[in-house]
Amino acid sequence: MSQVLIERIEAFIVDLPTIRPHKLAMHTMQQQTLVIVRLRCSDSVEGIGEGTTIGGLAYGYESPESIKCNIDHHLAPALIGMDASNINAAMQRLDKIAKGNTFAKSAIETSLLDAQGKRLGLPVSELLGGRVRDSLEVAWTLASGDTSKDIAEAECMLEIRRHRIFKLKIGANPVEHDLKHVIAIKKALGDKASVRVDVNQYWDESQALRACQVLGDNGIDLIEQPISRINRAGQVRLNQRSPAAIMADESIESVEDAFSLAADGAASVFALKIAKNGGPRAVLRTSHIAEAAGIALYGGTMLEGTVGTLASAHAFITLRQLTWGTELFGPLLLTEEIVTEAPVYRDFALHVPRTAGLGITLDEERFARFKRH
Ligand code: MUC
Ligand code: MG
Repeated sequence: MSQVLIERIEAFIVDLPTIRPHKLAMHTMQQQTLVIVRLRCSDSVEGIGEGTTIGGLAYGYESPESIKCNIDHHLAPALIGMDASNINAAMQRLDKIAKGNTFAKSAIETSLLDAQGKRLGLPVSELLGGRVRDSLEVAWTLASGDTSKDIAEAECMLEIRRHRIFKLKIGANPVEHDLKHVIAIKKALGDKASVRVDVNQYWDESQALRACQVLGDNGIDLIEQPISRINRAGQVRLNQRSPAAIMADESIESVEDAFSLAADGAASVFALKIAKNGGPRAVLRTSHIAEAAGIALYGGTMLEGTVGTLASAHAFITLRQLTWGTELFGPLLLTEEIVTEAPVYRDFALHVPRTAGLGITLDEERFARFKRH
């Protein structure tokens, strides 16, 4: 087979409406903005990727606009003319010419994997060494900001067998108010559901020490990023004292962060996110660090649409054990789809396609409609 070259890489910003406002400590989402990458190869195969964040620059250092700009001006030009089948060489080149920018790199790595999978007739999971399951349990985030609305939403999800794990976004309100909210939801749902919280770094250590104790005593099983990623010593102390497991999310902005967290003993669970590590292959390096250190795994999301969600899923289904399941529900938060086949959620799980690449095709009409001009 003659060499297949990367001919063109384009990034597009796509704005999609959400089913309801989604309240996080740092930002209330009224819509979601995706960055979609289209990678064109000399054999006419196209790979699709996604690099999506939350709330512009409120969550991380990359915004949709900076992801697109850095792809257009730095990452894409560095790859044009390279071998489209050699993903190691392409990603090493990006790491050489660009520091950080893991969201943008993740979109490109995904598009290379999708193209290679389509070329070889293999699902991305098989390019990553092979899947060990076909589906992943998916949590739902209750984030309407209203306790009774959240309880009603959870009851409905249990009834239709879509979710039985619920993550509550807290941290923006006074701690006592948040604790009451969480405990009321856990009481209402009882043993029918796992209830967890994500504080998105909003507590200080003095607040977190007590709050983690109260939450653990009231049946909350997982506490995500309670304090700032900067306070590493505090994270270590909390991880030792909290009766509920402590998960690192914002603390992991790279594979190297994962290594130093593991070395310090700063979390007992890692949230795996392709965007924070630089792609589906990069996130597996973080999972290997966790496995070697005895740290449990959770399949995280940046609330990507279907492209990013399935890219994550193809990586996560290769893992031996995901003790805490996943939260790959991003497409369910959106009212519109830009691919021709919506992802399948059934019996509390996302079912991952066995077709070539990511298993998706862009719906050109819808893509054109929601693409920012
Ligand atoms: C985060 O911080 O984990 C994941 C689910 C959700 O509702 O927000 C995200 C971001
Ligand atoms: Mg989080």
